[in-house]
Amino acid sequence: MENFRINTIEEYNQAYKKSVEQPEAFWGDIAENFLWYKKWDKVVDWSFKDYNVKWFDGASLNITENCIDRHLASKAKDIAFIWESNFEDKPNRVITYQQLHNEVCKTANALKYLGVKKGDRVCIYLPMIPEAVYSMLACARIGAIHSIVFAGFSATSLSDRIQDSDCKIVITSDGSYRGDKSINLKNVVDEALETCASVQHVLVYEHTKIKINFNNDKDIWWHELVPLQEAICEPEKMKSEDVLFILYTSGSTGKPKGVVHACGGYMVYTAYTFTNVFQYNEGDIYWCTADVGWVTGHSYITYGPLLCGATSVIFEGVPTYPDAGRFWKIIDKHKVTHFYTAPTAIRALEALGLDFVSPYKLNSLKVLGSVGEPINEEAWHWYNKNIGKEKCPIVDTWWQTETGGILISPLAGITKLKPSYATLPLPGIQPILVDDKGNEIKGNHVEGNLCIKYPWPSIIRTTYGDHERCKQTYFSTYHNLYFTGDGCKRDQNGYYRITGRVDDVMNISGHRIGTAEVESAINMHVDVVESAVVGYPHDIKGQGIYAYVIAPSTTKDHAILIKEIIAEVNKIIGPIAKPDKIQIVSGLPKTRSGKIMRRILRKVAEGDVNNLGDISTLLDPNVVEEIKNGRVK
Ligand code: 7RM
Repeated sequence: MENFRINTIEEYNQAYKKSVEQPEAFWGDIAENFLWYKKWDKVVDWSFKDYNVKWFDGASLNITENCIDRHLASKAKDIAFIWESNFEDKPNRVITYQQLHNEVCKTANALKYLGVKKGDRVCIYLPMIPEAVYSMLACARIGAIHSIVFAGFSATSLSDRIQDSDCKIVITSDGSYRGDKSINLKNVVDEALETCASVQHVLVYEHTKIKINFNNDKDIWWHELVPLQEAICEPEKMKSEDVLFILYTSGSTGKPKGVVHACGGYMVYTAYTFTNVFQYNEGDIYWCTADVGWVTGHSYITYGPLLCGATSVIFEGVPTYPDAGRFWKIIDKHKVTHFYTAPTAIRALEALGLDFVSPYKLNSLKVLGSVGEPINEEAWHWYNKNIGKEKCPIVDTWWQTETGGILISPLAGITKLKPSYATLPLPGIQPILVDDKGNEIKGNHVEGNLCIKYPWPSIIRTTYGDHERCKQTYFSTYHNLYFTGDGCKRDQNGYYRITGRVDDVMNISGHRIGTAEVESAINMHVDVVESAVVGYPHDIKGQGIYAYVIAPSTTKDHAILIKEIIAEVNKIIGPIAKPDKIQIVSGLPKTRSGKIMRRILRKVAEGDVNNLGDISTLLDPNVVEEIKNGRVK
């Protein structure tokens, strides 16, 4: 691994230069550090015009052999994962690399027994327990494609995702814990499966021992199948471009799309970025607080750290249970050196006060990380001072589900930091800012739409079952560029600061949610005729959800209607998409051609009612007055 470790800013500059001038030589050298059954014929082959990209084409590999088997000679007894339960008095589970190997092989053999073959899709709907990681790796071991659905999504969302990729198996548990709440996950799966004909079996891990419905035709207990399997499973030889996983993510239109990642490039890029961004060293203890249901959990809980032979903490619970000191308590308990979390968690804990921080030493920490949304300066300083004790570099890592790995970030201890800046592109990443017409904005101290002009190994390959949608969404807005959907500043030193989405995608507590998705859920309510949803600045969540709803014929009290609408969104998407504010209106500000003027709705939601700009193109300016007067504060 150390063959691609960057140690100084000079080395970074050299690596960056080489990655731009000779990308194939650059990535080819890095890829030499992995186990391949067969090496590639060509490092990269690509076109952004008619989107198509291939990394390490002609090569074959298995990512789990790189994550597990190749470490066994030297690290069989080293710890891969320390699992910390939702309940602080419950014992930890400690999993060595050898145990991880055995569990993954058994799970892989269980999947084979259930008829899963290379290329089949397996849906994983599990809480944050080691079995979630075993399940992902078991799929990868046999060449099945995992599609993890965050266990906070509703039955409708789960069903949509299972159907979109025709999953053959669902892996779930009886229940899950989140703080003092216990949730019956199996019920959600049962409800989802009423509309999923493709699913042949449900593998159920017994976790909370909650009472569940058990359907003997379909359901199989994990403990009655997995432990009986052999602890050896030959890894399937995968082509570099074979699909590793699908992960659904929200966009500005329609239903969430299945982002597809491929085996070879994803492996090379997640390992390269994990090593260099975090500067992880042997003996360190790394903890990423994400859920495996999000891309951060895929790349920086499972694949990146394991590829580098790291020791990681996996945490089942929430930051505020039993109290708001839980994160800090876990850091002291396990002597965590690298801590990677989201700004929304930092802000929430900051708001609860330093009394929850001061009991803890936090002196094991070396590196702090941030991901998921822009980190505001205030939160950055609080994190730096009270958690890092002004001794730990903060890596503000910018990336996306579609990018597979971190694209813009400081290298811990190497890159000079600037609060709220993701700083510099990693080697191999060529950012470009463009104006709305697609003209390049050159020079420094500028702002524009963030695009990338050259592919990197873990770039999205397609959107599952709909390549056209992939081309449309990412490669058609600006000619010959990958468009991120983010706005971005570049300062006088060439440092990048991501300012947030420039499309109709919201970022609620680090969760990506499309306005269109929430609108369509609201519109499912019988009394609702139309709705428009916008994000607005929220102190803790980064953004909150503000919904304008037209329900002309309702006789219900508005307070009741609002409760019902919230319940509807909860049912159709899940609790993360619940509107914070709902305003019942008689009309929406529309242009003569019928387009909703979201700019006005955003301004009102922000409270900037005297600054609405030009409203002369509105069909009916009176609705603006009504909306302003009825604004929900
Ligand atoms: C990793 C992840 C992607 C969107 C992205 C941005 C925002 C993520 C940062 C950030 C500012 C950051 N994947 N975003 N990281 N904005 N600074 N460090 O979050 O697909 O779920 O979301 O998140 O808007 O486009 S994601």
